[in-house]
This record gives sequence, C-alpha cells and structure tokens, in this order.
Amino acid sequence: MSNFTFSRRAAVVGAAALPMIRVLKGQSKPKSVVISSNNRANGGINCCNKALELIKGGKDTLDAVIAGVNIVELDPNDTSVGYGGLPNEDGVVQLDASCVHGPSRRMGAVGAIEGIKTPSKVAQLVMSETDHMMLVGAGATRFAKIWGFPEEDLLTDKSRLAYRMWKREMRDRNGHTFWESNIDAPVNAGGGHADLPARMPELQREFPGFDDQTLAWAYDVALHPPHGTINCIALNAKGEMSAVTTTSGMAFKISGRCGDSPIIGGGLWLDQDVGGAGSTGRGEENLRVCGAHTVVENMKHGMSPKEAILETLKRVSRNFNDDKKRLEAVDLNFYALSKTGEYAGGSLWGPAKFVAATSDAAGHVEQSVYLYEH
Ligand code: SD4
Repeated sequence: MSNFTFSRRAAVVGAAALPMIRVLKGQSKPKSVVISSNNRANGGINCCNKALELIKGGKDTLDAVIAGVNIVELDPNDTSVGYGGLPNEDGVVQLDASCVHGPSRRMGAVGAIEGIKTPSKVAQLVMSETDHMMLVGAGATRFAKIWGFPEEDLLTDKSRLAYRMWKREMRDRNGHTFWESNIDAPVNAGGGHADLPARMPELQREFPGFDDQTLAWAYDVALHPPHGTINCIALNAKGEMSAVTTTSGMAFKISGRCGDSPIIGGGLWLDQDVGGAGSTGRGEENLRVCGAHTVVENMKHGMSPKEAILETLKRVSRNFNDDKKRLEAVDLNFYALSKTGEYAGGSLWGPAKFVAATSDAAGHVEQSVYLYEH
C-alpha cells in the first residue's frame, strides 16, 4: 500500500511540477515584446514604442496594441490605414480591422466600415460589448456611432488626388476617359512610368496645387494600386498576448470587398498558449492559406516563428505551382511572435523589413526572412 501511495503521490507531484520544470529548463520569464509591420514615416516604430510604453506601465496588452495602431489610423499621411486611407472604386474609404485578446481568448472584427477613423477600437468593442464577433458595412458604422464615434469624411486632399488620378488613367481601348477634359486636345492613354516626365506638365495643369512629388506618387498609385496595413502583436512579462490588424485594404477595390485583415484566422490569429501572427499584403492570397492561423499552428507544432512563416509562404507559392513569374505580382508579408518572446517578419519577396520593440531595445527596423528575392 505504501508503495502504491508513494508512486501515486510522486506521479501527482511530478505532473504538477512539469510546467515549473519547463520554465526553469526552457526560457526565463518572458520579457515584453511588441512587433509590427514597418509602415511609412516611422508608423510601425511609433506604434511599437507606444504599445511597449503602455505595457510597461501595466496596461492590458490589447489596449496597448490598439493605442499603438491608433497613431497610424489617425495619421492622414498613411494612405493605407484609417483616416487618409485610399478609397474604393466609388471613392469611398472602407476600413477593415480585427483584434484578439489572448488572456480572455476573445476576438472582434469590423469589415468595410465607413466614416470611422479608428476601426480597431470598434473591433475591440464588438469583441467586448456584443455577443457577435464581426460587424460589417452600414451596421458596423451604426454600431460605432451608438458608442459615440463621430462619423467623419475619411478622404484627405492627398487621397482625393489619388482617386481622381486613378479615375483619369482608366481609359477605354481608344485611350479615352471621361475623367479628363479633351476639349483642347485629346490625350493618349498613359501606361507605365517611363512616360511620367513627358506627362508631368499635363498633370501639373490638370491637378493644380500639388507638388511634383505628390503628383508622381498619385500617378504611381493610379497605375499600380497599392495596399498597406498595420499589424501589431504584443507579449507582456506575465506571458499575456494580444494582437490587432487594421487597414483601408486594397486601393480602389470593389465596394464591400473585405480583405484578410478583418478575417480572424486570415489576417490575424493568436493563441495565448502558443503565439500570434498577422499579415500585410494581398489579402486574397493570404486567405487561400488561412495565413495567420497556419503560422501559429506551425509554431504550435514546434517551428520557430521564422520557419512557421516560411512554411506558410511556401503554401502560397504552391498555389501558383511555384511559378515565380506569376508570383511576382503577389506582395505578402507575415509577422509572428511566440509566447516565449521569439519573433520574426517574413515576406514572399525580399528584402523586406518589419519593426520590433523589446524591454531591451526601443522600436527599430529589422530584416525579414523571405522566400524569393527581387
Ligand atoms: C488587404 N491585406 O486588404 C490587406 C491589405 C494590405 O499591405 O495589407 N496591404 O488585402
């Protein structure tokens, strides 16, 4: 009997001690880490620094990452997120966002929301204040207004210019568009960048009040509609994690189009026991591999964040039979942070960069791993 009692107790004690042994043997106590995409004008760095500062001050990790991305959402000069984001094909800004709160394992999202500068905050309210997980379109805007968000015009002079430029460059087969005046002399269709110097005088005439650099940017955007987004993931010293993704999505998209950013499991996923992942780039391609979820599952099965991202990118490549010519047009990036504080950024095409801020180092840019090189 004593033997039995002994071995039974030993087994119980042994099982209880396992997590402790893992902590002692494995990693030391997790340090605070925040990572994000590398948005324009230090957007990612400002976001990570803000989130880290709040986490160090004891704020909840989700409140921290949302406060971080709010900086970018409210920046009129970031034309890929929030206020100032490039509009859809109807000239209307429609925003997507999602968030995951690790400790409570709760999630929220909004898709194609209009008139609200900070969709990430609305996604957080959907998570914390409703019995639903995702609200879209007019219903999402109404919900935000009930919570006191002002409905505002999200277009800026710069994003309006880009929209008008895009409309103007959409021509019929004869090179004609109704979005330019042809009274003085018909103008031929453009195409490519090589003709920019030749067309600059015409652009200056047609779009007065903008400097050449802004006109060149708008021309580029019109011919090669871009996408951009911010994803931010955080871990605090208690091992708690949260994540958020927010975007204006693909420029000039069809009205109502949602990309991967508001799709939980696509543009964002986090499992408090494993880690989190998010993405930027062409949402449609990400959704075909359930990217963020795949990255986290890969980590769960033992891969490092780097390996987990590269394996997911290989699935994207596989969808094109690894044909680099066709893949050339696909821009896709992942960001991953594990529960132990290990992190990585990774891109289909490199070189590319992402942002990290840790207890030991303020927000700084790091090189991403990548599958193919430009
Ligand atoms: C989307 N993934 O709507 C977003 C856009 C993006 O960098 O991230 N662009 O597909």
